[in-house]
Amino acid sequence: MPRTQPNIVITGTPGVGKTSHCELLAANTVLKHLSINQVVKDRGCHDGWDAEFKSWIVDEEKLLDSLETEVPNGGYIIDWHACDLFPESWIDLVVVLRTDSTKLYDRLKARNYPEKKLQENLDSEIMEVLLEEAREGFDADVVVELRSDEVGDLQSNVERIEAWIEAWKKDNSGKED
Ligand code: DAT
Repeated sequence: MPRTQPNIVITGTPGVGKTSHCELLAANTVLKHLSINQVVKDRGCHDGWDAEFKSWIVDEEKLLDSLETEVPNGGYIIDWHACDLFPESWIDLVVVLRTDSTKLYDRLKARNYPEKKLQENLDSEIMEVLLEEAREGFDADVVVELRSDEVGDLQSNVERIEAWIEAWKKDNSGKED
Protein backbone atom coordinates (compact mmCIF):
# COMPACT_ATOMS: atom_id res chain seq x y z
CA MET A 1 0.00 0.00 0.00
CA PRO A 2 1.41 3.45 -0.87
CA ARG A 3 2.39 5.66 2.04
CA THR A 4 0.20 8.65 2.85
CA GLN A 5 2.89 10.14 5.08
CA PRO A 6 6.59 10.15 4.20
CA ASN A 7 9.49 8.61 6.10
CA ILE A 8 12.40 10.94 6.79
CA VAL A 9 15.82 9.97 8.13
CA ILE A 10 17.59 12.67 10.10
CA THR A 11 21.21 11.59 10.20
CA GLY A 12 24.68 12.95 10.94
CA THR A 13 27.53 12.60 13.39
CA PRO A 14 26.51 12.39 17.08
CA GLY A 15 26.02 15.92 18.43
CA VAL A 16 24.98 17.60 15.16
CA GLY A 17 21.41 18.06 16.37
CA LYS A 18 19.44 15.04 15.13
CA THR A 19 17.32 14.65 18.27
CA SER A 20 16.65 18.40 18.54
CA HIS A 21 15.46 18.47 14.92
CA CYS A 22 13.37 15.29 15.28
CA GLU A 23 11.66 16.53 18.46
CA LEU A 24 10.73 19.88 16.92
CA LEU A 25 9.51 18.23 13.71
CA ALA A 26 7.44 15.70 15.67
CA ALA A 27 5.90 18.56 17.69
CA ASN A 28 5.01 20.49 14.52
CA THR A 29 3.76 17.62 12.32
CA VAL A 30 1.87 14.33 12.59
CA LEU A 31 5.08 12.38 11.97
CA LYS A 32 6.43 10.31 14.85
CA HIS A 33 9.97 10.60 16.21
CA LEU A 34 11.60 7.18 16.03
CA SER A 35 14.81 7.16 18.04
CA ILE A 36 16.75 4.15 16.81
CA ASN A 37 18.92 4.31 19.93
CA GLN A 38 15.77 3.82 22.02
CA VAL A 39 14.51 1.00 19.78
CA VAL A 40 17.87 -0.78 20.01
CA LYS A 41 17.79 -0.52 23.79
CA ASP A 42 14.08 -1.24 24.37
CA ARG A 43 13.75 -4.11 21.90
CA GLY A 44 17.15 -5.66 22.58
CA CYS A 45 18.41 -5.22 18.99
CA HIS A 46 22.04 -5.45 20.09
CA ASP A 47 24.87 -7.81 20.92
CA GLY A 48 25.70 -6.09 24.20
CA TRP A 49 27.27 -2.89 25.45
CA ASP A 50 30.62 -1.55 24.25
CA ALA A 51 32.18 -0.26 27.48
CA GLU A 52 34.98 1.67 25.74
CA PHE A 53 32.66 3.54 23.36
CA LYS A 54 29.77 3.60 25.82
CA SER A 55 27.29 2.51 23.17
CA TRP A 56 25.26 -0.53 22.16
CA ILE A 57 26.70 -2.94 19.59
CA VAL A 58 23.77 -2.86 17.18
CA ASP A 59 22.41 -6.05 15.62
CA GLU A 60 21.22 -4.53 12.32
CA GLU A 61 19.30 -7.62 11.24
CA LYS A 62 17.29 -7.70 14.47
CA LEU A 63 16.74 -3.96 14.22
CA LEU A 64 15.37 -4.14 10.67
CA ASP A 65 13.18 -7.14 11.58
CA SER A 66 11.72 -5.16 14.44
CA LEU A 67 11.00 -2.11 12.24
CA GLU A 68 9.64 -3.81 9.14
CA THR A 69 6.03 -4.06 10.33
CA GLU A 70 5.75 -0.33 11.11
CA VAL A 71 8.24 1.87 9.21
CA PRO A 72 7.25 0.95 5.62
CA ASN A 73 3.72 2.27 6.39
CA GLY A 74 5.15 5.79 6.63
CA GLY A 75 4.92 8.68 9.07
CA TYR A 76 8.28 8.35 10.80
CA ILE A 77 11.15 10.72 11.49
CA ILE A 78 14.03 8.33 11.98
CA ASP A 79 16.77 9.57 14.30
CA TRP A 80 20.02 7.67 13.76
CA HIS A 81 23.69 8.26 13.00
CA ALA A 82 23.55 5.94 10.01
CA CYS A 83 21.22 5.56 7.08
CA ASP A 84 22.67 2.92 4.78
CA LEU A 85 21.06 0.03 6.66
CA PHE A 86 17.53 1.19 5.75
CA PRO A 87 16.11 -0.18 2.48
CA GLU A 88 15.82 2.62 -0.10
CA SER A 89 12.15 1.75 -0.57
CA TRP A 90 11.40 2.72 3.05
CA ILE A 91 12.83 6.23 2.86
CA ASP A 92 11.52 9.38 1.14
CA LEU A 93 14.04 11.94 2.39
CA VAL A 94 17.47 11.74 4.04
CA VAL A 95 18.54 14.88 5.88
CA VAL A 96 22.25 14.96 6.71
CA LEU A 97 22.96 17.56 9.40
CA ARG A 98 26.39 19.16 9.46
CA THR A 99 28.14 21.13 12.17
CA ASP A 100 31.26 23.20 12.43
CA SER A 101 33.92 21.05 14.16
CA THR A 102 34.67 23.46 17.01
CA LYS A 103 30.96 23.58 17.87
CA LEU A 104 30.73 19.81 17.62
CA TYR A 105 33.76 19.44 19.91
CA ASP A 106 32.07 21.61 22.57
CA ARG A 107 28.78 19.69 22.29
CA LEU A 108 30.45 16.28 22.62
CA LYS A 109 32.74 17.49 25.42
CA ALA A 110 29.64 18.67 27.30
CA ARG A 111 28.32 15.12 26.96
CA ASN A 112 31.47 13.75 28.60
CA TYR A 113 32.30 11.58 25.62
CA PRO A 114 35.46 9.47 26.15
CA GLU A 115 38.39 11.14 24.30
CA LYS A 116 38.72 8.36 21.70
CA LYS A 117 35.00 8.44 20.87
CA LEU A 118 35.09 12.24 20.69
CA GLN A 119 38.05 12.26 18.27
CA GLU A 120 36.50 9.55 16.08
CA ASN A 121 33.30 11.52 15.80
CA LEU A 122 35.11 14.76 15.01
CA ASP A 123 37.13 12.97 12.30
CA SER A 124 33.93 11.48 10.92
CA GLU A 125 32.31 14.93 10.69
CA ILE A 126 35.37 16.50 9.04
CA MET A 127 35.64 13.63 6.53
CA GLU A 128 31.90 13.86 5.73
CA VAL A 129 31.46 10.14 6.43
CA LEU A 130 27.68 10.27 6.97
CA LEU A 131 27.11 12.52 3.95
CA GLU A 132 29.08 10.11 1.79
CA GLU A 133 27.12 7.16 3.21
CA ALA A 134 23.82 8.89 2.39
CA ARG A 135 24.95 9.72 -1.14
CA GLU A 136 26.09 6.15 -1.75
CA GLY A 137 22.90 4.61 -0.36
CA PHE A 138 20.23 6.88 -1.85
CA ASP A 139 19.40 8.79 -5.03
CA ALA A 140 20.82 12.31 -5.15
CA ASP A 141 17.33 13.89 -5.11
CA VAL A 142 16.48 12.14 -1.82
CA VAL A 143 19.53 13.45 0.08
CA VAL A 144 19.72 16.97 1.50
CA GLU A 145 22.61 18.44 3.52
CA LEU A 146 21.69 21.11 6.10
CA ARG A 147 23.81 23.17 8.53
CA SER A 148 23.09 22.85 12.23
CA ASP A 149 25.46 25.38 13.81
CA GLU A 150 23.06 27.86 15.42
CA VAL A 151 19.63 27.71 17.03
CA GLY A 152 18.33 29.72 14.03
CA ASP A 153 19.48 26.87 11.75
CA LEU A 154 17.32 24.44 13.72
CA GLN A 155 14.25 26.65 13.19
CA SER A 156 14.85 27.25 9.49
CA ASN A 157 15.74 23.59 8.81
CA VAL A 158 12.54 22.40 10.47
CA GLU A 159 10.48 24.91 8.48
CA ARG A 160 12.15 23.72 5.30
CA ILE A 161 11.47 20.06 6.10
CA GLU A 162 7.84 20.87 6.96
CA ALA A 163 7.47 22.54 3.55
CA TRP A 164 9.02 19.47 1.95
CA ILE A 165 6.51 17.20 3.80
CA GLU A 166 3.59 19.25 2.48
CA ALA A 167 4.96 19.10 -1.08
CA TRP A 168 5.51 15.34 -0.75
CA LYS A 169 1.90 14.87 0.41
CA LYS A 170 0.59 16.88 -2.54
CA ASP A 171 2.73 14.91 -4.98
CA ASN A 172 1.64 11.61 -3.48
CA SER A 173 -2.03 12.29 -2.80
CA GLY A 174 -4.42 10.23 -4.84
CA LYS A 175 -1.87 7.48 -5.44
CA GLU A 176 -3.88 5.12 -3.25
CA ASP A 177 -7.10 5.78 -5.22
P1 DAT B 1 22.33 14.42 18.19
O1 DAT B 1 20.94 13.85 18.37
O2 DAT B 1 22.73 14.56 16.76
O3 DAT B 1 23.37 13.70 19.00
P2 DAT B 1 21.32 16.63 19.79
O4 DAT B 1 20.04 17.07 19.15
O5 DAT B 1 21.22 15.77 21.02
O6 DAT B 1 22.29 15.94 18.74
O7 DAT B 1 22.13 17.96 20.09
C1 DAT B 1 23.37 17.94 20.80
C2 DAT B 1 23.51 19.23 21.58
O8 DAT B 1 23.71 20.31 20.67
C3 DAT B 1 22.31 19.60 22.43
O9 DAT B 1 22.78 20.22 23.60
C4 DAT B 1 21.55 20.61 21.59
C5 DAT B 1 22.66 21.27 20.80
N1 DAT B 1 22.26 21.64 19.43
C6 DAT B 1 21.78 20.82 18.48
N2 DAT B 1 21.54 21.47 17.34
C7 DAT B 1 21.89 22.75 17.58
C8 DAT B 1 21.87 23.95 16.78
N3 DAT B 1 21.48 23.95 15.49
N4 DAT B 1 22.29 25.11 17.35
C9 DAT B 1 22.70 25.12 18.64
N5 DAT B 1 22.75 24.03 19.44
C10 DAT B 1 22.35 22.88 18.91
